[in-house]
Amino acid sequence: MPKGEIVLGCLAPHPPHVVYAENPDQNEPVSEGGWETLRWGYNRLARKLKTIDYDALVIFTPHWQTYIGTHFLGLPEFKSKSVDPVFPNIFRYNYDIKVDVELSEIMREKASEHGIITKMMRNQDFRVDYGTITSCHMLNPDWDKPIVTISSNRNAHYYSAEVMNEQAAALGRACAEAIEESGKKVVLISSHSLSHRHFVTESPLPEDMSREHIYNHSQYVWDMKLVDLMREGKMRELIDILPEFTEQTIAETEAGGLTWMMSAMGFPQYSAEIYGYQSVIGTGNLVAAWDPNTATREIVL
Ligand code: 2X7
Ligand code: FE2
Repeated sequence: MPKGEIVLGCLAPHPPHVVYAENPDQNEPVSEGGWETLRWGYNRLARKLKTIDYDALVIFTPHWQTYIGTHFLGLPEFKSKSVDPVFPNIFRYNYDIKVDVELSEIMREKASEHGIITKMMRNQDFRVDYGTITSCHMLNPDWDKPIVTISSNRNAHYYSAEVMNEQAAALGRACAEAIEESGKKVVLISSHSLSHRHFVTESPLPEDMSREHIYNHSQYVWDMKLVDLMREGKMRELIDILPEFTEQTIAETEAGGLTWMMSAMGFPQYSAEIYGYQSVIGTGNLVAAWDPNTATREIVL
């Protein structure tokens, strides 16, 4: 069997607002659009994904938080309605998700061999988090590929952002080994925003773009620093300063997703593809991708 490989890594933010703005059949609330810079970037990356041969999407989400170990989805199908706890007015999404349980089990096994506490999620009533649904919907609205969701073990809460970085990097190495062994072609997704200061009041019409703007200049400058490092192909350097970024911007990088993905991909030294950056209720959201294949890697923006 040929070795499996990671064929693309995606930074895919998950404000439910972008799904709301797309008006897919699965979501109950109806919008007049909004957040086009982000959505059009996402749409372009989704088109690129259609041209890539892959077997499964593996996603790391901050909104499935586990306190004893890292958990992996472990049943072939999860079907229910996801209601965003903070924005039930914009996100009530009917999902029917297929899981690559075989790949999930190999990743759990490898992580365990690396000394990480692990568990398979085999509760049929488990509600898949809105981060998974939003990022996967935006990247693959056809839902025609199985996924694996990996939970975020809250090492940052118990210890520090530095410990989280180390643990997430170890998980990334384990997942990369598992993917190689599986013989599968896999797309990785790190689901989160960058800077994360929210507005404290929502506009009456969520998609009123005259109200959407960057919340805080320092947070914006931090986000641009990260984008520059991504463009320069300096992912090791970026991951090294991530604990400070996380602390200064209360970012969802705290969950470990970006570190996990970069570690699994060997800390790329090539330019990331930048698809779009936009504020959603004041948070900084970047759509970006790392393409290990030099023949298909592009300068997008
Ligand atoms: O979870 C989120 C997020 N990360 C960013 C913005 C708005 C809502 O939810
Ligand atoms: Fe979030």
